Amino acid sequence: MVTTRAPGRVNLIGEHTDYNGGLCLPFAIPLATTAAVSTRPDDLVVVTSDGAGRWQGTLEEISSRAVTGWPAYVAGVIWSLQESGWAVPGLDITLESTVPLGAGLSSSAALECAVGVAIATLLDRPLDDPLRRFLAEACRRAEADYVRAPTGGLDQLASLLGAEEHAVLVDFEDPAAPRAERVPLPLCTAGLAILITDTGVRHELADGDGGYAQRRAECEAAAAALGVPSLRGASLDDVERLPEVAGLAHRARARHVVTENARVEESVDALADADWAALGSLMAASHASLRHDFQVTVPEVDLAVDAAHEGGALGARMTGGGFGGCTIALVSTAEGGAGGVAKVRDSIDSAFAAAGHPRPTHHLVHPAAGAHTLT
Ligand code: GAF
Repeated sequence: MVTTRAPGRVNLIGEHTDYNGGLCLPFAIPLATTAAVSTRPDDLVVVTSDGAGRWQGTLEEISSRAVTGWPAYVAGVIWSLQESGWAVPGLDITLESTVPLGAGLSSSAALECAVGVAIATLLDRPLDDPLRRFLAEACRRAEADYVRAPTGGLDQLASLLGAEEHAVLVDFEDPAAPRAERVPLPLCTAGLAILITDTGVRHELADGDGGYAQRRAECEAAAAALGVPSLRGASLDDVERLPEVAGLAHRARARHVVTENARVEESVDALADADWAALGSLMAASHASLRHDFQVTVPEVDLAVDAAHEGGALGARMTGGGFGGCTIALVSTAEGGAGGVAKVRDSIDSAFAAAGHPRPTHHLVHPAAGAHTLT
């Protein structure tokens, strides 16, 4: 038996860029999924999840892509590894998670990566850097081709490559071989932290007719109209030509992607200079772009971001796919004062109470370790 732990993530900046050949800067968080996995002598896979219940099926059912619903996230990883030539045996899998579901903190990637690392360990594959990158791609394929959630690859890379006090800078210019490197994010040393606020509004990325898939299609249409393989190849001047060739909405979507890539680059420079105020401003600009150009925020998310700024946060923005979910705020861990954890949290709670929304949930986090084996 092996027990593994794979974290969820927040994306510090670089949203809706991964499937556009762009840049993003996520980090792993302490909220995580644990998988206790052992091999079975038969061809059954039996999954017990603290949140979702129990499922069992055969390896054949899994390889014929017949599994749907929440077990598909597990089945998809097994299928993906089988497709890569791995002889995956029957398994007993027990899952526990502290990552809230559908909150934009990558509960699905945490689950996939915990299962992927467990299978690799049971098959005696050393969990080195190349294997982590291979598993990230296998888990992305599970989500895209088995679950049919048309997501990019940032969540799985963050869960597998995350490290304490580091973010992961990912460049998806070549989507088949994204370049990922760890970038120091010494929040603790700087007396800072990220306050995650879960607004309680839920989304569903696997809904093919949903907003996420629609945004992705709009970006692809914008790139096609410009004659480039992805929006990574577009400039702001190109984007201004879009109304004639595609439409106003396409111009706004493309403008977000092009300016967001630039903000990621500027954020990396700000981190190198320990210029936290500049990072905060870039987070705020990212949110404005997601709100007005990409249009993936909801009123509760905008309210949390505005209230975080009013409470003195250095910067705040939505994180993840949007249409609900969580915000992040860059806050001081010093006691009292504007921009401190308590002031920002209270400002958000008061704004939610005044608007008649249920009280949101908060998590104070620093960058945490990537997926690993516990026993
Ligand atoms: C979700 C997706 F899963 C990611 O691939 C990414 O596109 C993100 O939304 C938006 O940046 O988390």
